[in-house]
Amino acid sequence: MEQTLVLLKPDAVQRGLIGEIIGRFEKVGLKLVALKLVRASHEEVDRHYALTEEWMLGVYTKAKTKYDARGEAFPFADHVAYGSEIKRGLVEFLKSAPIVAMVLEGEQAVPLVRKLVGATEPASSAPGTIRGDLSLDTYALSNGQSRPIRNLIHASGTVDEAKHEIPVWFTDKELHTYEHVNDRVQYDAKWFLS
Ligand code: IDP
Ligand code: MG
Repeated sequence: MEQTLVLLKPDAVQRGLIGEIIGRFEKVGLKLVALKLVRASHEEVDRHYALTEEWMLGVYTKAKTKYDARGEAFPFADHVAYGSEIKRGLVEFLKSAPIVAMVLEGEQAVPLVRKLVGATEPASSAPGTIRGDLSLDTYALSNGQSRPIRNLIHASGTVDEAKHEIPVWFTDKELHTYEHVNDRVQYDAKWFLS
């Protein structure tokens, strides 16, 4: 079954939203297979956000698209410089206070969690999503203050990203295999048919 990594960033922990956010994942039927409160090291956050060409281009393009849509000039020309700067801020932010790390498992868990989390910019995230309902930050505000967007949560973007991220935060022993009632109610073909 697919697994995905979620981090509740310092803003989620400080705002008392741990229970609310985990509750949304439980209610949709995902299985928690690992969970902990962590004071992250520089090395952990550095490994977590791999500075790949794809990631830097993604960060750059999403931000530029928002500026373009508002008719504002995007003051950065280089995705490598921009991506590196965003990562530097994220590393400082995620190290600055305790965060919550978890692994969730279920049918197409990676896109399902991304759907529940919503778009990167809280102000553009749809109502009903975690970021859309519980946060309000913008590219304009965060970039104006030279800091990462405060969007409460990280969730793996792809299965490959999840495979890279999960071992950064959890050992094999910390990833639990256990039976959950949803294994029957949501996934067992024979449930209630006998
Ligand atoms: P995601 O968290 O929705 O997957 P990514 O593009 O992977 O978004 O970016 C990682 C994180 O970096 C975001 O969640 C956000 O906190 C921060 N971030 C991304 N782009 C910007 C930006 O242009 N300005 C400030 N912070 C940014
Ligand atoms: Mg991402």
